[in-house]
Amino acid sequence: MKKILLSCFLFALCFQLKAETGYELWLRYQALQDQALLSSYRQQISNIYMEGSSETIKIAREELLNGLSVMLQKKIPSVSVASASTASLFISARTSSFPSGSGIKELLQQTGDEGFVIHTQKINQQNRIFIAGNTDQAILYGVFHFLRLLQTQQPISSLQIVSVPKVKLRMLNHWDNMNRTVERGYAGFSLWNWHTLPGYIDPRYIDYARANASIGINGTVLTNVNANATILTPTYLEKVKALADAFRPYGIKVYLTARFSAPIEIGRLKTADPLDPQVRQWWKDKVKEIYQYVPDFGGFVVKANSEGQPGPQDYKRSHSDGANMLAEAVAPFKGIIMWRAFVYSAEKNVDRHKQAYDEFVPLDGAFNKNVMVQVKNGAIDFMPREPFHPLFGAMPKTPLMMEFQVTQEYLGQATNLVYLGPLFKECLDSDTYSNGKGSTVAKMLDGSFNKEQTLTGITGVANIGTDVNWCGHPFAQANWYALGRLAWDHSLSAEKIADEWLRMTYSNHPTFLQTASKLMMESRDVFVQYSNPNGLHHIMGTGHHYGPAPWVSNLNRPDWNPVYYHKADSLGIGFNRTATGSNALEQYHPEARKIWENMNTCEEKNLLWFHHVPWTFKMKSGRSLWDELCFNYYTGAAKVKSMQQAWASLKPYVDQQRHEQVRMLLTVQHEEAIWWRNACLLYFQTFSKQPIPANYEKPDKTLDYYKSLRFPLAPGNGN
Ligand code: GCW
Repeated sequence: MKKILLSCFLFALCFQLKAETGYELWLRYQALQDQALLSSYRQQISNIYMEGSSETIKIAREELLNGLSVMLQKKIPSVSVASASTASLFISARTSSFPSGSGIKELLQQTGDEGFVIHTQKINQQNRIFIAGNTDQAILYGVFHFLRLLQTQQPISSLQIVSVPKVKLRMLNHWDNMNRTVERGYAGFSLWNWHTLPGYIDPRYIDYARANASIGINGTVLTNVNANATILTPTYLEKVKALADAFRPYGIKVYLTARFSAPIEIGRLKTADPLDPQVRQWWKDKVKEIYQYVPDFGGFVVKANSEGQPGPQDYKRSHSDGANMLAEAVAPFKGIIMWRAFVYSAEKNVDRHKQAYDEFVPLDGAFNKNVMVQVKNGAIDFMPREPFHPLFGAMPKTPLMMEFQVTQEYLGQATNLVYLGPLFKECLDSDTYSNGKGSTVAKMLDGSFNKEQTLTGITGVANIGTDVNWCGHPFAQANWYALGRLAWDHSLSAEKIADEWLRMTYSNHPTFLQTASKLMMESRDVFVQYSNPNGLHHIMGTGHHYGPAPWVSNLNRPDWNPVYYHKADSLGIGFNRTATGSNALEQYHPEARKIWENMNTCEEKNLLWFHHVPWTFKMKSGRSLWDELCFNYYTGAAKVKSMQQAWASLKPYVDQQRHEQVRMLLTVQHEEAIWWRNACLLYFQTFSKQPIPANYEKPDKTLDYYKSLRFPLAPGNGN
């Protein structure tokens, strides 16, 4: 009987689920089905008073009224100022509007420009909910948070929320080219249609801004760090202005990438030497011009002397000379420079892991006040698993900006379900020990140890494109969401963020949540396990970075070759970064490096990152290293099968269109996992000379077959 009832219920559930494209993202307000909750919410939100009339307030009001009317299936009336003092939901950015004795005024002293307060209080026997902030922007954030509480079906009868962003700059970096291709983009083309701008404001720009505002993102870098100077010409500044105008009411500032050689390319100067007075003047004039178009322009991100980009070193000047020249130009307008630390040189015969640190640590203290150094989470390059970058904690006089990669360049691109919350957290929670135990990367970023630090930030390389669901893989939206949420509050757990996202994007049903959350939480480890287990890294296909190619050894620069990173030979595999090898470990604080420095005690997930380990080395499992690698590659691939099964079991809770898309992609992912497994093991076996244990099915293709695969038109690679 129970079974029949359950199937009827599930059938009814399926029936109701209309096809969805995923365009709505997590802002997918749904009519509440739970009657008890519905009546409780309706009772607590009987009417609204929202003070103010700015564009931002209008947006907040519309969002709130629309969200509530759908979720509560009822139009919630707005009351006039005369009845404001009895409104059940009272929202204002004016401290004086709150009843004395409510304590709101005091709380607002802690919330700065963007933080908000959401409080439920009993006044004259009536429960009232207050949303308060010091600015209209804070109100918008508070409203989105309140809506999130309802979307995720939280109780609202005794709210005591004071939420203040932990870092000031919460940004996206778009690696969007001006011809609309997206470097490392797997979700279609660039959202920015430069050709139809400024005249046509695609409604999608607004939806983009709204989605970002809902998770607290307040800055966007429109252009690729591999920059094109044309963006700085008047024709394009006009277009940039149109985007900035569209984003402004959502609290999103626009930034651009500055091509260091722009004075030559569009300024007709003979040099871009940062110490040349004409060059300095050119940038000053250019910046002044930009601010005429965009009065609140945020500033520049710069990739200089990195992977062929021009930079100050072309003129024998330092990174700080280059950054400070630009910093001086934007300073009068309160702009900032985010100077990237992603540098490594072809000429230097030094472990690439060490180069950014070697280059930047001596410059600590040399940068102007409005410069941040933007550092990737790890020292190599957004690998599936990477120890934290040794620069964190090593430049106490320089504000560092965290650069995460939201787009899954090395993490299965848009075919693999990989939730990056755990990756971001693993890095943020790593202990640098630079100021004693507990000096986590997150605390290095948010100024915990330096109260004078005014610039703090976290940015993510966006995974957004013209695909109808924005990010290609339906679950890739969770990575955009997680970046925003963690930039706002790095203390949130990856589980909590996954739970919120799942509830809003799919369903609040407990069975769904339990299975789907597990699926997400394990997904990154699963990907690592079948692609780069035990600290292997940079063994992907050349150029497009799609799929495995650990055998590649013929690229011009040694450190572009996978063989440089895994160093497999007849004795073993892995990169010796200890004192007997490249000694990259010395760049970490002695306490921090303890978990890695000894091969016998090194955490196994990073073992081959730091050590060249004999094939016969005994792992904690009791297996030899070779057998452990086999175990991991096989187990990882097998886990994708389990992911497929788990997803299949969720069919009753997900509309057919989105369910089917994920189902098909998981099938692709499984094939890709087997491809990684077979290609890597067959190749490494040529060194280990050991068999794949007999209990595993034998690879059905040869190493030569895997080596012969070519993907000249794979996306994201400038095609
Ligand atoms: O991860 C590498 C990418 C490049 C990228 C570079 C960088 C924008 O493969 O495509 O260039 O990093 O971060 O500058």
